[in-house]
Amino acid sequence: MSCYEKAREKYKSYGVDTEKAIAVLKTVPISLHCWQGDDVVGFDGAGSLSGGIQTTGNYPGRARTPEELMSDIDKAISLCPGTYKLNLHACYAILNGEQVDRDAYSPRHFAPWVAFAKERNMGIDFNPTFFSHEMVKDNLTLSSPDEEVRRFWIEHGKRCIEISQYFAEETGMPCVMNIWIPDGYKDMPADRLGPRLRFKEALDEILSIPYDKTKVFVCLESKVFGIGMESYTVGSGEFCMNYVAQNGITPLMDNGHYHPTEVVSDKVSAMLAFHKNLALHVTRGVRWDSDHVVLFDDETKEIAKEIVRASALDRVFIATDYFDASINRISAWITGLRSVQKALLYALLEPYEKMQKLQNENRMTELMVMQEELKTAPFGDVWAEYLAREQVPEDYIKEILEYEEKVLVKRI
Ligand code: RNT
Ligand code: ZN
Repeated sequence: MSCYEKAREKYKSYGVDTEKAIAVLKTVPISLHCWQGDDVVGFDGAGSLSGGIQTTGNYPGRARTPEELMSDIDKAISLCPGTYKLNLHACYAILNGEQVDRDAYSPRHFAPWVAFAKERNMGIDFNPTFFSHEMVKDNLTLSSPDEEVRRFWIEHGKRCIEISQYFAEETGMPCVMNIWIPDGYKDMPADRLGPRLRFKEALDEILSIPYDKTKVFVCLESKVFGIGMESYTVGSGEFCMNYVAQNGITPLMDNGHYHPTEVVSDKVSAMLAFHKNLALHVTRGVRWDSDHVVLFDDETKEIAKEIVRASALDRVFIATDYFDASINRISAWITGLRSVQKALLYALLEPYEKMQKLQNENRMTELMVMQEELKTAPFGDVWAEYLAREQVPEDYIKEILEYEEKVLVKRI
């Protein structure tokens, strides 16, 4: 018997079908964030990153052009099992020297990305970029008291909905469009309500343009604080949760955006009780919203379990969101994407109905014992089988280091 066959028997003894788990896993799309490849810089001349987020490190090989980024994404997905969507930010527009600003971007500025995605049978998700731009005034965009600033960003939001619909129509797959604004104050504001009311009105205006709600899922991402905006964040948890509920759009939770003892895994079911869809940014905050590479750690596993236990794999839009410039960027992608997949597989290998029954019969002793036993079940053998069937190597570091030597180090 092979290791996998033994593992299959072991899981069968728990009442779990490993074949079914593998079959489900490979169809779950994970939205791959393009911005890990170039430290969230983009191609529209933004220059340096603003918005209270930060990439640290200067490992060689940052992608400097669309071609480099595309080639790096290809390398990453060639070493990842499963299904992917491409997650773009508006600042990745390919302008070819055209003098056009973000309030006037149009589908043509993203045509090469559509061609890239179509060739790989990937859907595209999208994000307006409300940072790294001179129209961010005093750390404010959609909530700015300056009418001109607000107008610029409202137009940007509208253009992004149009572009999202173009992505959905071209790829034949829905586009998840996420709005996140960095707006906030470093120190105590006097008026906390004003900026929130302006943000609310601006969102209403953006969403007032007609779009096909079966093709474009507009999300709103909340945040607790940003660097340089420690005292007040306009798009706080409560603001965003209320806005999405009242306006029928999709909440987006980034697990780096909460107080350190709060966990998104516990929030998933609470949100699913009220929303048809939920979008996630899977990241790893170390001490703050540091956007470290996602690992196969406890919280990632718990998030995956909550999605699977709720039978919500088709309701939850899973995206990665982190940026580490201190290690090989392609390896950072692969480790994170594989970690999300591992967590989902781990979750799919739970005898959930049995566990739910134990809970409902208040057999908590047995439930604890079962949960502990599962931790040492032969998960690794099922993972290895999945990789083999998807024809990707278990150990990818050799290929990464080769690519680093042949391609990345030459970019200096
Ligand atoms: C910032 C948010 C946001 C960004 C990306 C680049 O804290 O997490 O999602 O990381 O849009
Ligand atoms: Zn995020």
